[in-house]
Amino acid sequence: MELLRDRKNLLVVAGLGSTAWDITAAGDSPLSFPTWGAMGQAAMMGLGLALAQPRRRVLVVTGDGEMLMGLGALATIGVQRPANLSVVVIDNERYGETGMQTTHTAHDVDLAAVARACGFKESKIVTRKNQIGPLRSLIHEKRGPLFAQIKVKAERLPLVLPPHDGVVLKERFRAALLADVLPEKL
Ligand SMILES: Cc1ncc(C[n+]2csc(CCOP(=O)(O)OP(=O)(O)O)c2C)c(N)n1
Repeated sequence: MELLRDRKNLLVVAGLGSTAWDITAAGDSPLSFPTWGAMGQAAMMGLGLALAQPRRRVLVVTGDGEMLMGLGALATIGVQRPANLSVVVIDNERYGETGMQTTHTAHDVDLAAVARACGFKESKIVTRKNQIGPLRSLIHEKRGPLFAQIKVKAERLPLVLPPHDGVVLKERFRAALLADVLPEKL
């Protein structure tokens, strides 16, 4: 996953399903927090982390179905406006995990426009591979909150599963975060 290349000490929260497998396929890290089953929670977890750790950058990577289930999170992020939070939706226009049923984004619901209307500083739709590099730079350098919706093909890829135990995931994330040296500036 190009988006996570050389991620430094970026904190990464993933939604359930494909995005949890994707961030693991990119190289598992204790600074990754993939969610198992908790649909609709990823952006709010990212917001909590961003507010609690204002000198660290936080990236939420989630699916369109997961984001749609917790749409109110975008409004709350728009009100809180944490400069250190990015939300990236990997949009296959499907509930892939449960049988590829179409989601609202297959019917012209525009998540990037919703995020913009909620007050995200920057919000974009990404449709080409060569836009991922610049997006990665924004995640590391720009003051947010930033929202991006990456349109992808609906396909089933081999699964690379993270550890399955929620307590293990929480404890290793917490330990790594607290042991990590704070960056000098955001
Ligand atoms: C509250 C709740 N409802 C339904 C589910 C079942 N469920 C698990 S994954 C998933 C689809 C997720 O879709 P999306 O976020 O678009 O990710 P994709 O699988 O397409 O990558 C659903 C409906 C769940 N885990 N929790």
